[in-house]
Amino acid sequence: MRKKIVAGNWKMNNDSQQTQALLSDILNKRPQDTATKIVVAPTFVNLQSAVIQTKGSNVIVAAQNMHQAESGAFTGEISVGMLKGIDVNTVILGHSERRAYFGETNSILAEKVNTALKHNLTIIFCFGEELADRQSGNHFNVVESQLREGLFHIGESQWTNVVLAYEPVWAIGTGETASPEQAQEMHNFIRTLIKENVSADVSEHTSILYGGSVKPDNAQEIFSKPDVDGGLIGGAALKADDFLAIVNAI
Ligand code: G2H
Repeated sequence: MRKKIVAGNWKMNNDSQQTQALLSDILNKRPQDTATKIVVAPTFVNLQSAVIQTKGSNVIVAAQNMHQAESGAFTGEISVGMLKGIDVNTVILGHSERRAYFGETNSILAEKVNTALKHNLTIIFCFGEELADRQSGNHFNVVESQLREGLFHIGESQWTNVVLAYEPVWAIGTGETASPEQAQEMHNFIRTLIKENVSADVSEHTSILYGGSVKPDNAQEIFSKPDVDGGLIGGAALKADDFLAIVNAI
C-alpha cells in the first residue's frame, strides 16, 4: 500500500496571524483517524510557530524550499540544518515557480536533493511540463529529463524519503486542470520509469501526487485514478474547508 498524501503549498501567502488562524481551523476540523498524510507548507518565517502549533497532531509541516549548501555566504537563504533545528523534516523541492522565477535547474535540484536526503529529510520533488511541451507532444520527454537529471542518481534505499509531485505548469493556478485521464497517463509513465530505472519495489511504493488547480469539486475524480496517490494543493489550500474537502476526497 502506498501512502496517500494531501499537501497544502501556501506559497507566499499568509502573515503570522493568518497562518495561525488557518492552521487552527485545519486542526479543529481535520479528520483525526485518517491514514492520509496531511501536510502544510507555510512560508519560512511562519514555520517554527506552525511546528509548535501542530505538535502532537497528524499534521506535518513542510518547508517550501531550502538551499543546497549546508551553510555559508548565501544571503537570504535557508539551510537544511536550520530546518531540522526547528523540527521541520519535509521540504518541497523543484516547484515550477522556483524553476521558472528563481533559476532552479535540474542540476541545482540534484544538489538540493542530495543535501536534503543526506540529512534524512523527506522531499516532495516537483516537476512537470510547460504548455508548449504538451502541445508539441514533448511532455513525456521533459518529465523524463527532469527526473533523470534531478533525482534518479540517488540510491535505491533513499527512495523511502521521496514523494513525487507531477505538476503540469499549464495547470498551475490557472484554473485549468489536467483531466483525470491525462494525470493517470503521466503518473503511470512515471511509475514505469521508476520501475525500469530503480526497481519494481520502489515503483510500487513511491507516492506520486498530482498538482495544478486541484479543488474540492475535481479532487475525487483525480484521486480515483490508480497511480494518483494524492495532491499538492495551492490556491485551494488557503481555506481550511476547501483543503479538508480535498483531504476527505481521497
Ligand atoms: C501548483 C499548485 C500547488 P494550484 O503550484 O503546488 O498550485 O493548486 O494553485 O494550481
